Amino acid sequence: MEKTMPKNFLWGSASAAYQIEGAYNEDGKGLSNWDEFVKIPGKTYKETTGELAVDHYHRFKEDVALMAEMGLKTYRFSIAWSRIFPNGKGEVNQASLRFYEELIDECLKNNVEPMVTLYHWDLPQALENEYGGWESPQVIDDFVNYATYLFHAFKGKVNYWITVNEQNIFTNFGWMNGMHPPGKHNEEKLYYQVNHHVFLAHAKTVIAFKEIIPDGKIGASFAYSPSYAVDCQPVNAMAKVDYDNLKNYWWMDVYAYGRYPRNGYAYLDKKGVAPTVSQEDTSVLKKAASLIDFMGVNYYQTSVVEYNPIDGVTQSGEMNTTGKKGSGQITGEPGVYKNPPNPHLETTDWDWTIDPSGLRYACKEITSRYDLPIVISENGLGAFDEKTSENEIHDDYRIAYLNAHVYELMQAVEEGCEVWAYCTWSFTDLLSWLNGYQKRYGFVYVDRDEEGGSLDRYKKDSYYWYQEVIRTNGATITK
Ligand code: BGP
Repeated sequence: MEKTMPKNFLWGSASAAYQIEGAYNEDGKGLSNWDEFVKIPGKTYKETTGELAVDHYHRFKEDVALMAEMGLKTYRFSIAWSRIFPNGKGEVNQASLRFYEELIDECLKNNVEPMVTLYHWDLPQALENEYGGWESPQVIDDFVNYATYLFHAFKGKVNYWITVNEQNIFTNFGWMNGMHPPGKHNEEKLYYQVNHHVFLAHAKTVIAFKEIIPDGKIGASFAYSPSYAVDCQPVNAMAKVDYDNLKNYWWMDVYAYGRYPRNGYAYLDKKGVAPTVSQEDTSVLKKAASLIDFMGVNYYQTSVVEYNPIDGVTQSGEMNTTGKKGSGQITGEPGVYKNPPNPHLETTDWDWTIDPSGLRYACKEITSRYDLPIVISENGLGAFDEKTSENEIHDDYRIAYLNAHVYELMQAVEEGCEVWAYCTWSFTDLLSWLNGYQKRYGFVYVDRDEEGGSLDRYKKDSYYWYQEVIRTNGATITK
């Protein structure tokens, strides 16, 4: 018998406001931290911005029609906080609320289940200016206020909610390697304190959500790169445990258990950078942990862990944002771990390891450690695509990538994991934060590059492929 996914499985695709919407200053929207950050020379590939992005704000009906034609079951997108509350709080901007209402209605009309991310990295600049954004605990109440406003507004229409997207990435890039706003370097203590504020914002939001939409589903999306020890030398096995405590469980344990991993906390405490955690914080975190419905996972790659001597590599190393293979550098925590490349696996042009079975591994780890249902909120291949003179895009490499990942996901389900959804990144091509428009992820090609373009949409080969996967509920997936 052919294998399929369970009935009602949510075959989906995802996006984020800043990466697709454009209309950065329309209909009363306030500026976000990203609107400001991209203006700093050298921060993004060829100085690209999301000011126009792929103009989804004005073309969402066309985009949702393409989703409907494909048969997409769920569409994960984010709401821009600075559209709803241009100042981060205070008066609501009704015009922007209408935009999301229309988008949600359009999805529902077309049988596409909306899955809303509350925070996909774009913070109202007003809050950054007023109190340093996530650096201040003041942000917690403002976030909860924003979130609860949306819960009331979309109650009965939106059942799936994601509080924060990749907290581990935006805080690391914002306070450790300076590549995202606010662009700070090696502010380690602040980095952990900022994370603590995000955890509390997430947790209080989850608690409020369950009061407003008791039967809705909520969780956070974590960028999970499961780790493999480089070999069986005990020193490397120990480095893997330490790595997981600091880089993976540090987030997932808080979402699922409401507490930090004890070993990781002890290490950071000794280093003088552990966050301050009150009794009250712990009870909030624990309460939220008992209420979350799923673990959201953005899966792109696995990592390798090796012991890193005290004079070894540090957290700062060049990242490949150009698509020139091999230009990324090894990073790590001196005296603890480093992440060398995996010689057994291929990489993308941006040096991201391609490891389909890592997705199964991730699901099994989450299932055994947390016993939670899983929503794959992102997975996909960033690649250079070419549109032929017949307006076709033959992205067989993307089909191969996605097929192999879905195959492994189906194996994970067979092995006992409860997986509710699989969202590819992304539906249309969009802005890749630091890598411009040339790093494409979509099923739908958007005619634009770093300079501009017609913004016309074209279906790639992968579009038709996913349409069949959805139609057959996975039966067309091959080994
Ligand atoms: C995740 C983000 C997405 C998206 C994706 C691809 O980290 O949640 O927003 O950008 O990665 O990353 P990139 O655009 O850097 O290739």
